[in-house]
Amino acid sequence: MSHVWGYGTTNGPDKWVKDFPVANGPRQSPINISPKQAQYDSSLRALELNYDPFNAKGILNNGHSFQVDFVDDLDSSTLNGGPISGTYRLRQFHFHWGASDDRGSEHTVNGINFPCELHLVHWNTKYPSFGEAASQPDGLAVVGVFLKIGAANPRLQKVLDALDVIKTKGKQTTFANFDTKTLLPVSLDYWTYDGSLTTPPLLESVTWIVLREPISVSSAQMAKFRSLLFTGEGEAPFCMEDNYRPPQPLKGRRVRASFK
Ligand code: SG7
Ligand code: ZN
Repeated sequence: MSHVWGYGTTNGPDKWVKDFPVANGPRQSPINISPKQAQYDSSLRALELNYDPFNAKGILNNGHSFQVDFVDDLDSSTLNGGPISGTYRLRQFHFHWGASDDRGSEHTVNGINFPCELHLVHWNTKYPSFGEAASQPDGLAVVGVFLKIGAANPRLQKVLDALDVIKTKGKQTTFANFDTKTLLPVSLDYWTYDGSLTTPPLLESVTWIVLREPISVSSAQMAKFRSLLFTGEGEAPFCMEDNYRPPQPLKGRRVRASFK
């Protein structure tokens, strides 16, 4: 590999296929969601999210995004129901965002971009670990939540306040006692489809659950996301922004809706 993957002109999403041929695979993510084409499926159950605030462990700038990590050695923060069978455990959450408020989400709805998208990553406990689940067709379930410009969101503030200490790639700090459930919108109506990780290695192991209702974020809060750097300490600084993959071909997949 001449360079590692990223979101720049030389190593961005259209270049990923070179090192990760599955980039052109049958179930890649994200996608554009056309609500009129999505089929209401009455067999889809309600999402059951049970998150224990004491499972939050740390926050890390991974050089592509930042993620809040959770202790996942017990069934204490779990996802059940919805389109999945069995129990999935929360591993981490992270965000994707734009350089300006007119873009940044990975999924789009009727071609509309949101400024930011939250991903709550869970793994299927029928496998022994996150690492092993990540390559299985039913290994992961990611809940996607759109952020929409509006009132400042007080529930995001604890996360945003932690960003000053993890400005550069590789930096991490403890992040404890956080109730992830407070980041979710009122309605848990969702669209679901079979897809992939949206970053290399782009593994086709994700059941996507994209919530219909966005949560709010202010423009000033969005600016705080962009204060992070893709680069490590001592390197020429490069703002972390536009860290999203654009929509990929549907290739005959069906998007189902939990609501009419
Ligand atoms: C973010 O998105 C990271 C990744 C994550 C990736 O860049 O938070 O997490 C790590 C551990 O690097 O990759 C395997 C994984 O969770 C892709 O996740 S996503 O498909 O939900 N966007
Ligand atoms: Zn993501």
